Amino acid sequence: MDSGSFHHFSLTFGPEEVGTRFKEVRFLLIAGCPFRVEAQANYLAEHLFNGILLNEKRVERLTKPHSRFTLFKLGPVLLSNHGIGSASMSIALHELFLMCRKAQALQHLTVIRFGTCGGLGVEPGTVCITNRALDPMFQDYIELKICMKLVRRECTMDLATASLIEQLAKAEPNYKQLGEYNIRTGATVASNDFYEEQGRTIGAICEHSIEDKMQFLERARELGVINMEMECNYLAAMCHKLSVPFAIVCVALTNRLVDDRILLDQSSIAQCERRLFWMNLLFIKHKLSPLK
Ligand code: R2B
Ligand code: URA
Repeated sequence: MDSGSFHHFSLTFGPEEVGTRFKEVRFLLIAGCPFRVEAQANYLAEHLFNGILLNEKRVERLTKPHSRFTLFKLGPVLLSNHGIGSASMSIALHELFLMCRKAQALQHLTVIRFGTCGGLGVEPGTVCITNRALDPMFQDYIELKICMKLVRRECTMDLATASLIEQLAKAEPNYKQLGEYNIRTGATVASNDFYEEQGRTIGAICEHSIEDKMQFLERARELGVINMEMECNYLAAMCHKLSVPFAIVCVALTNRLVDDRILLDQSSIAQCERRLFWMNLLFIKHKLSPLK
C-alpha cells in the first residue's frame, strides 16, 4: 500500500503528512477497548507531561468518532485500540505499521499490548507478562491462508522487552501502591473465541464437559501457561516478522481454575488497568531517559 489512506482509521494523509506527523513516534501502545486506550493516554499525559490532558495541546485524537479504530498521539507515543481477537488486531497493526513505516519510524518502534486476560492459577488482578505465545492446541505458530497457500509464521517472543518491563516494575518501591497484586511471567494462550476455545462451559454453545475443560486447563498449566487472551500469538508473529520489539502485559480478570465468569466490578477493573498504565509509563520513561 503506497497511498496515505488508512481505511480502518478513516484517515487520509497527504504525501508528506504522515512523515511530518509520525516521524517522532517511538512507542505504540495498543489495547482492545478504546476507553482503556484513552485512559492510558490521559494517564501518560498527566505523568509524562505534568498534567496536560486530552483536548489540550499534547494529546491528539487523530481519528473521528465514526472510525473503526481510535488513534491518539502524545508526542512519541501512539495509542490505538485493536478490537477483540487477532483478526481485528491484525488489521489495526497492518495499518499502524504502514503509517510508521511511511514516516520512517518503524525501525525505532516498540509495541506494547496492555490487555485483560483470564488467569490460570493466578489471582484476579495479577499482571501477566507473556514469554511464550501459544494457540489453544499449544502450538507456537500461526497459520494464514494466503492465495491458496497455508503460510506459517512463528510466534517468536521478544524476551528482552518483556523482562525489562518486569524488572522496571519490580524495582519500584511503590510497586504495591496500586493494591495487593503480583506480577508474573509465563506462557499465554491466545484463542479465536472467548467461550468455547478458552474451554468455558458458560457460552451459548457448549459441547464439552467440565472434565474436558479441567483437562485442558491442567495441561496448559503443565506447559507453563499463566493466562489466556485473544491476540498475543498474532502480535508476536507480526512483530517478529517485521523485527519490531514488543511486549504483552495483561491483567487477569478471573482465575479460570476457580471461575469462568468475570466477577470484578468496574471500579476494581479500572484499578487493575492502572497497574498496566503505570508499567507502560515506567517503560516509556526509562526508554526516553538520557541516562539509559
Ligand atoms: C481479552 O479480552 C478480550 C475478550 O474479552 C480480548 O480482546 C482479550 O484478548
Ligand atoms: N479476556 C479473555 O480473553 N479471557 C478472559 O478470561 C478474560 C479476558
